[in-house]
Amino acid sequence: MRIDAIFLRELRLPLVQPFQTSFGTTTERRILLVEIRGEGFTGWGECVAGEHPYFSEETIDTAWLVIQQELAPALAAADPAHAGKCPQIFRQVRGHRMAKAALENAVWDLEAQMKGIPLASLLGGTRETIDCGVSIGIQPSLEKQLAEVEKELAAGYQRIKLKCKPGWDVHVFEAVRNRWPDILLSCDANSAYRLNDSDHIVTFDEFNLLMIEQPLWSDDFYFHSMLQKRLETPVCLDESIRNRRDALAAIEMESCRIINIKCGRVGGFSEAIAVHNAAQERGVPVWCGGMLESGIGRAHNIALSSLDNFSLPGDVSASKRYWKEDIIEPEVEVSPQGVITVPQTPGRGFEVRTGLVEKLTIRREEIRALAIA
Ligand code: OSB
Ligand code: MG
Repeated sequence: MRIDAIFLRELRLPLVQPFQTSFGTTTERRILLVEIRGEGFTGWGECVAGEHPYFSEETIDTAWLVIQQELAPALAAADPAHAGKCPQIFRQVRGHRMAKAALENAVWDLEAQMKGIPLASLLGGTRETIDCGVSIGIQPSLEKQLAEVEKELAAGYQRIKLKCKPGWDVHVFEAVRNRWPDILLSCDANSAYRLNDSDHIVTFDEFNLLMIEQPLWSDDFYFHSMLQKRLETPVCLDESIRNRRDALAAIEMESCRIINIKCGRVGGFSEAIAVHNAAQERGVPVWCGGMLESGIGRAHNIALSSLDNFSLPGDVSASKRYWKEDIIEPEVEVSPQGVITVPQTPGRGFEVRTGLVEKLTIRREEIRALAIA
């Protein structure tokens, strides 16, 4: 496909409430959007990197630089026949997976529009609806934590994930379980524990959690496998899984029994599908994680979640949980049964509110195709 121009822009979007994890608190998102024009269409991508290199090494500033200096010129010159060719085009650049994903996913969006089919179908998705959970940040008090759980259950969400860390774990699980003995409940430590916390983590088994997400180091498989041996509760890996090979290693070593797939973390839709397939072939369920995305990243997460092995509720939630006003139309809504309907219209299935995007833009750059031929 012929790529005419690539635009980068940064938006600032305040969250409706602060989101606290074991690594920090986010009150406002800096959103890096990629817009790719070609063949008479516009594909959109979102870079999910954080404001700080706390979840991973990338930030939106490193992504901006690498897209501008390396990835976008390479893509513009490559004329890819299919979005699935992007990893090959980006191969020379090591790492920077969130930067790569922003571009690759915009190309998938563009290709789906060119072909006149839903993005979900182009990715190989078959589900008509996806099951939704929520990730609830660490709260200032236990009382507030319980109120948040109550609110999200009332909204219909099928699974509650509690962010945890040393000092904010068992007493919270206990309070939530006492009040709601039967809900699907999980926790996510974002690497907050160390090996000598193992005895403590084993006590989480008492609370019948669906999974314990990324308890140990963000780059570890071996010690997670030691921990998993001692636990009845499945470990789920998020940060540790960067690609298909990592998924294979983790499954083979029994470091986890569930995998969280995030497009950005693995470098784009191609690798996300490869991780999904590798897990499926080995009987390991996956679910789609979230990175506090705007509507564009959210639309992409919905499309990805329509693949068959996304059999557990994901962290893909309604726009209004994050934003006063989302940058897509319609906004993402979750039904009272806790599902999102996968759009059946061509492309991402949600219009980008370009006027609003323009208004919120604080920085922009255009990268022209280095036209050869
Ligand atoms: O670990 O899943 C995570 C948000 C930012 C960074 C990492 C994570 C998260 C979430 C929120 O849990 C998921 C969401 O609602 O987008
Ligand atoms: Mg996580």
